[in-house]
Amino acid sequence: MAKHEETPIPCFSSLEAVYGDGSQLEEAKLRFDHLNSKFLQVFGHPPDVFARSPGRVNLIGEHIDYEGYSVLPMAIRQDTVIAIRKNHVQKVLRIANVNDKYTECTYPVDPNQAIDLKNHKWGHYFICGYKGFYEFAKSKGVDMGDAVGLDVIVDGTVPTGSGLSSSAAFVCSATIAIMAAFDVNFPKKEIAQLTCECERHIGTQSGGMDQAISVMAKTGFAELIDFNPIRATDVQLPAGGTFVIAHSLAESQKAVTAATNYNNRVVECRLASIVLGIKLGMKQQDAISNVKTLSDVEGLCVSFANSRGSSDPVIAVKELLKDKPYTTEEIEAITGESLQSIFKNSPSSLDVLKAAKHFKLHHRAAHVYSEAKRVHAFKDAVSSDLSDEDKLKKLGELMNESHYSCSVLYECSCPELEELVKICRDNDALGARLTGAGWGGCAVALVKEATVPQFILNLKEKFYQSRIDKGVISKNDLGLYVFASKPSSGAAIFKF
Ligand code: NG1
Ligand code: MG
Repeated sequence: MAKHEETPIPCFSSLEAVYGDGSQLEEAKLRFDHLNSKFLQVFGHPPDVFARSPGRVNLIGEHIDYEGYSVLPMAIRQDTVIAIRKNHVQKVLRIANVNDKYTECTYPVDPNQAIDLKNHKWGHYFICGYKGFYEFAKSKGVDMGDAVGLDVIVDGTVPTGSGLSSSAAFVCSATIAIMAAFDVNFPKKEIAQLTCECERHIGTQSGGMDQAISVMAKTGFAELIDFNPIRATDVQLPAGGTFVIAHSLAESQKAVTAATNYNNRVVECRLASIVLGIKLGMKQQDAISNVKTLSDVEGLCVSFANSRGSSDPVIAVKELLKDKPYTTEEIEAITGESLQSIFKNSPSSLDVLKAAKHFKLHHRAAHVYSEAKRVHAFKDAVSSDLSDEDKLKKLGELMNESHYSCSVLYECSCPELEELVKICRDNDALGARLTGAGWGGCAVALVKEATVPQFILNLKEKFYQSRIDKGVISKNDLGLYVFASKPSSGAAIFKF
């Protein structure tokens, strides 16, 4: 039997295969019916085909995918569904949304069009998938002929700016919907790679976690995702524990804040790895040309640590990178080349340089190496012969350590997330941490299954009630902001 990741995206003729047979199925039926009638209303004909791809919650392994390290997310039930149909008459891409908050976007059919990053629009995520699909089809030698128009309606239930990867759910379902409209399909791992690359058209230098889990998830399992090449290994979580997702209500607009937040950290990690490489004996030019991520110099760091009687790369970070932030001049004195020149081929990195006053190399590298270890400790604990109860305790501890590292070393938390994580722990979570990129968005807490309803009630009272009183959210929407989540299934195509 072909491995899961080698198989193409499954195509179903009914909703049950993805949405089960309970209340989720009823909701899904209403949603698809609504999409269908909205499509008719907007475009005057029904869609040909639908695609869906889920959001995810990352259980552990934050901000290390782009450094080449494995991460451990699971898909959530919230997803983006896209209805699509080729239009041979009107040669334009018309992208509408069931939610009126998102007004219809139109784009030309040219797959080589540039995305206007200075003028962010929700439809840009669809164009990421569109460009990615054409780039990939071309690389595979598929003849796409003349471009045709596309009629599209999007329905997303993953809360945006929440660290649950609404962006990847959108980009993946867009890419898969376009594939389905053109009647082509590819192995999941190739789609995971292509969607990871094409989401970068939005201007963030993302790793591949979100797209990989969205495409490759399986019901009932979290996945250990490895990169280069992308691979997914099933992780069966211990019985008796439930992950509760809770929104801090601070929205993190990653595409808009990339230069100071997300891409800033990617650049800091690159600089940390170049400086480490040079300090560990590489020639300046070699390090600049060949060292892209901290995983590239891990071997050198470990050899250094060995000479100190340890195998922990963080030892090298502690001895070789100063604790205080580096100025541009200090780094250039080490690299022998200007930062402008090192990053000359990456416009989004140049934006980072423009915005940055200094670079915290020590802290960022210490986070990445220690977080990478925690991911494996998490996976090892799951497959150990500990009792389920002890396993859950260990997972909780690792989640707490991960949060500390994100908050103190990586500085990607925010006051609302700190408050929420503390409330989770004070209310008997086995562990709690921010999830996703941070700077807002959600926390994930590991909670004993039997206490989930009480735990959620406590969060409502201690975190959300004051925000309801102030009108930040409405009481009726609470279920959208705090909910228990089980590992859900990955992307799918529906043709009825
Ligand atoms: P969010 O912001 O949660 O979608 C982002 C990146 C991931 C990963 C996490 C941090 C994208 C599409 N996703 O996730 O690749 O780096 O931050 O662990 O940029
Ligand atoms: Mg995202």
